[in-house]
Amino acid sequence: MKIVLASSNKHKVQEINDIVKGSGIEFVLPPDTFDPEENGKTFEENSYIKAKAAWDLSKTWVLADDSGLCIDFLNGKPGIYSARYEKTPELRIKRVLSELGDEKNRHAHFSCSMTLLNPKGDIAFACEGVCEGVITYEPKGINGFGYDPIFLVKGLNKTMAELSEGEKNQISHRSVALRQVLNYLNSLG
Ligand code: ITT
Repeated sequence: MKIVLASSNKHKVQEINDIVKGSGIEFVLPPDTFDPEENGKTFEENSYIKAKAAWDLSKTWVLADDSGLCIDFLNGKPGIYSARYEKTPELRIKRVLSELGDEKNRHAHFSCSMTLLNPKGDIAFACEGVCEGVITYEPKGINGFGYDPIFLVKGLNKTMAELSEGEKNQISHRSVALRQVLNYLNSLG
């Protein structure tokens, strides 16, 4: 079964296809014209906006992922602005570290909101996945993408960027959400 993944983030698409490997499901990118304005106020709203934009272009099964990093001390920021916090991933990390400074409360979580639309364009399933951790004082590790080098995963003494692809895919917010989507799709038979 092919499902359009409403995204233009190549790392995300690769991670998602790695997670579903062997399930018979393959995620494919929407046409190049896919460029929705993510003007929702929550991950959930933006997830639906992306899903609907990809459905308008494809009229088939569509899954959207809207995700981001929420830091307690920054009142949930960068949150829905995670991808737009600064121009490059390096600058975004720099900004987060400088906003936290020496603050001791570095608790944070990654959140991922997924919306699955059926070929009629209706919401078939929606869910959220969360991964808890703390923000480090400096970047560590080279794997993954985005804020992975400064996110120390709860219960593991490693940043997300020090985990292998397989390890990240066991515990990430994206894999927690995606497993719920897979369960739903399997329940359809
Ligand atoms: P699409 O909207 O095209 O899917 P995007 O990168 O803009 O791609 P989002 O709007 O969902 O995706 O923003 C997610 C941002 O949150 C992403 O660019 C990273 O900065 C951060 N993020 C999300 N998941 C992450 C992860 O697993 N590891 C590190 N950073 C992540």
